[in-house]
Amino acid sequence: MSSSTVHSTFPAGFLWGSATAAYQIEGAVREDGRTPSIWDTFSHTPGKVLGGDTGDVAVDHYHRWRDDVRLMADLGLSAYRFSVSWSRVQPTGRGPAVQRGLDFYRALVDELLAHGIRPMVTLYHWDLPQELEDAFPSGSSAGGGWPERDTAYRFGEYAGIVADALGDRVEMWSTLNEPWCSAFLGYGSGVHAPGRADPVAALRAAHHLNLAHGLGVQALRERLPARARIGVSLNPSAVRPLTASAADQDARRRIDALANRVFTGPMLRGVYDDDLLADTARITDWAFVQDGDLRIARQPLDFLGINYYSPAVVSAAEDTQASEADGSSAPRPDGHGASAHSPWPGADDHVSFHRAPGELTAMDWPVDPTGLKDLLLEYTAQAPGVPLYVTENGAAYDDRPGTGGQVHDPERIRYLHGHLAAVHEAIVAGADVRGYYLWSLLDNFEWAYGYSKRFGAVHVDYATQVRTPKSSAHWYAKVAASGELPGEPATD
Ligand code: PNW
Repeated sequence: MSSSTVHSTFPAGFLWGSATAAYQIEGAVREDGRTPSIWDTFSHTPGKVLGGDTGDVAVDHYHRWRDDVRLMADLGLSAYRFSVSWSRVQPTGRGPAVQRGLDFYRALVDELLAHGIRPMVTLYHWDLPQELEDAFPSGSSAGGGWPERDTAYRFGEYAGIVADALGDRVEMWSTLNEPWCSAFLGYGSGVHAPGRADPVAALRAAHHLNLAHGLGVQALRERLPARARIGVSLNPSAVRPLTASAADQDARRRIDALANRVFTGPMLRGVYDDDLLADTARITDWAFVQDGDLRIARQPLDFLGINYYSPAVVSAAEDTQASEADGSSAPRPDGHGASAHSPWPGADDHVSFHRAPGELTAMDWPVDPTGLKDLLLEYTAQAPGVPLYVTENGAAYDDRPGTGGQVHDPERIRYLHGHLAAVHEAIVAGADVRGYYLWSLLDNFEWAYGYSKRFGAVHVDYATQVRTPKSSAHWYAKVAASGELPGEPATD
């Protein structure tokens, strides 16, 4: 039997979805009472986003949502993960909600349900109301935001507002998207909003995100019906040692602590591991962790969302000249090798990053589906009995419309094929994976890269806002319709 005739069949009921985030697609940043988030401020700060791009218009989803839902329905997708813009529903980050903001999301959800598409709401995908970044309750002179404890309580309140508005119609809820990025890219390296570069602030932010997650889950549980499913989307690092040496294994341990266990410790086990505290002891004594915080952070979860793009390879720190000579120093796994500040508080003197082998996407991220399989099996072991969803996976490529207007993206088809095969292998090996959300439905605002990187299964012409499903969208639609992955990708 030739391999192209071997199909992998996914479990019945497996969700085939796509994902987006509010600031990346909505635009309409000044409409219906919305106020600036930290990403509005950051993107309007010269030099922060490639090409000076902003989310002011993005892909105009705030006005085109009906068409976008129809697009998903035409592709036969059964699930959609989107995020709520906090400052659209609670402009100052505290106090009363804005009804028009909530109405937008209610209408969107109703349209999805009318087309048989299951919504997953992400409460926070990085767009903190600017007012909360500007508030310094503890008297810090640097700024407020996630390094401040109060922000976690504000998030709990906001979670309650969204639950009250959408709880009768949305079953799947995710508190935070990739808190690692919020804490360590936002406050550690500063390549994401709000652009602060302060290792103490980054660790404080990580803790308050853990607390916010717990308070958010509590607020959702109090309000949502029993059928609701509550989880969180993490971007665990599939981190490998360069060699089997004890020194490289120790580098792996350090990055596993700072990338993964800093969140899964509190959320899944109610602890910060001793090695994490020891590794960062010269930066902070963690006195901002108060009694009871870890109990709050550890809430029973109905699912865990795994976002995966590429693995990380680390070794014990090498001297820079040597690693530059063999070309292995570039780029960081965060894709922001140009950043002058590190997103790894306390690890820089101990760890060097290397590029994993493999083809590169337009982000210069190596293609390595095994990392996804490894993570799914690792989290199956770490969170026994908790269903998993791949809440993001996908790739940017330099897609251009051909002469007939179609967009042919065989690389993305190969990427998706490889990663879906990895998901299937993980399921066969015992992982309880219930669904897959392709990042992203549409080309969109790719954070610090602006519109220069296209992750969509659907191409967007930014000048006209015309949407054109790429060949990968048609390929994915076939997989979704049949629940079967062909043995080979058949890219034409
Ligand atoms: C994720 N890193 O972002 C986000 O959840 C999406 O909003 C984003 O568009 C997508 O992945 C593609 O980048 C990440 O630097 C951004 O390690 C940066 C990193 C990881 C994830």
